[in-house]
Amino acid sequence: MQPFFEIEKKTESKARAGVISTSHGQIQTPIFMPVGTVASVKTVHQHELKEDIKAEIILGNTYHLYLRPGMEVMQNAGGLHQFMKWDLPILTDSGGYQVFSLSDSRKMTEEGVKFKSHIDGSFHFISPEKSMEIQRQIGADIFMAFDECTPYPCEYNQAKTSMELTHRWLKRCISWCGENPELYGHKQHLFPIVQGSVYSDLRKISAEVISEADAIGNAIGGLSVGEPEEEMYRITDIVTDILPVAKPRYLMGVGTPWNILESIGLGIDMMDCVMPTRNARNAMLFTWNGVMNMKNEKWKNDFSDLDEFGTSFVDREYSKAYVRHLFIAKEYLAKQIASIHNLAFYLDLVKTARQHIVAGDFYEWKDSVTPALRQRL
Ligand code: PRF
Repeated sequence: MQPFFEIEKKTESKARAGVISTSHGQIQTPIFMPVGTVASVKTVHQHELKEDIKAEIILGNTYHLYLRPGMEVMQNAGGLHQFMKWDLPILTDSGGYQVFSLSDSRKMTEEGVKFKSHIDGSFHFISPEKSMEIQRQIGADIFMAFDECTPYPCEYNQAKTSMELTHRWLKRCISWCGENPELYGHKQHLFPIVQGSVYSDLRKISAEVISEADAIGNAIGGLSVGEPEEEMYRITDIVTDILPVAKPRYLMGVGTPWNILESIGLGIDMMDCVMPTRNARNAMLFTWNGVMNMKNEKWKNDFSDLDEFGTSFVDREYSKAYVRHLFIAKEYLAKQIASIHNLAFYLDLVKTARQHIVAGDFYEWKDSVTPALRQRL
């Protein structure tokens, strides 16, 4: 049997190229994972996602799928893969983070979180055990421990108390998984999450506790929540120095194209973010030349390709002037074309990064392309 994670190429520094093997196929790392919160990557068909964008794994969300369509439908469908007809790997987030950012009100105790649905105001309770049960019913290939993500800024004592709660919740997640077999006949793997805000000593403790749990892969949470970029890189560096080298590392909710390259340089293997799809719907396109605002007057009569270096069919098929027109006219197609472009770009970004890791010149390459990526066009 194939190991869950194999490192194909390590650089002298921390970046590495690897392969994750799941029951739904392999993932070449470093990888970017498009976010499909409610069983849909917003505006993008599964067919385009697989064939054009070349996504290798997507994300689903416990909180959203539990509220709608609910676990009865999910189980009757035979799990999320069957329900949405996506036969490649799926990772689900555990719900805690979404409860904190979305529900109208919530109350946290040692036991779990009581919250009010953002959809219909109904009351619910999610505990570590409940989160595990929901993620088992969804049938994700990789699922996340139930954690608390601290806001930024966060007082030291609050960050410490919260981190300790996340560690206690992890124990309960692991016990629950040990007692409950998978539902749909394919393997499901639990990733624990390092917390500890921007405090070096807390992050070190958390990375050690998480490493000792000896899970198949590990995640870093609590970053990209409003702290300066340098703080995010500093903490990521501290944590990846401690997390086991032989296991994949997932940096949650990151980020811009330059954040992605910097994180890969710090030893991160997996990332997800709503940015390529959310910003696409607001007319922001990421390219190798910089960030384009498609509503800008300057594209009005620019009939050149949407993106001359883009890998998606939309980049060659449509002009900048046409996509600008669609945004100004508020056509749905504008959001669709922009989302396909951005996701294809993010996947091309990590694929190219991987090629440079394998070729041995990743850091020189990263430093040479980063200034252009950050430009405003
Ligand atoms: N925890 C979980 N999901 C997350 C985060 C976290 O800290 C973040 C932080 N950027 C994004 N998604 N469970």
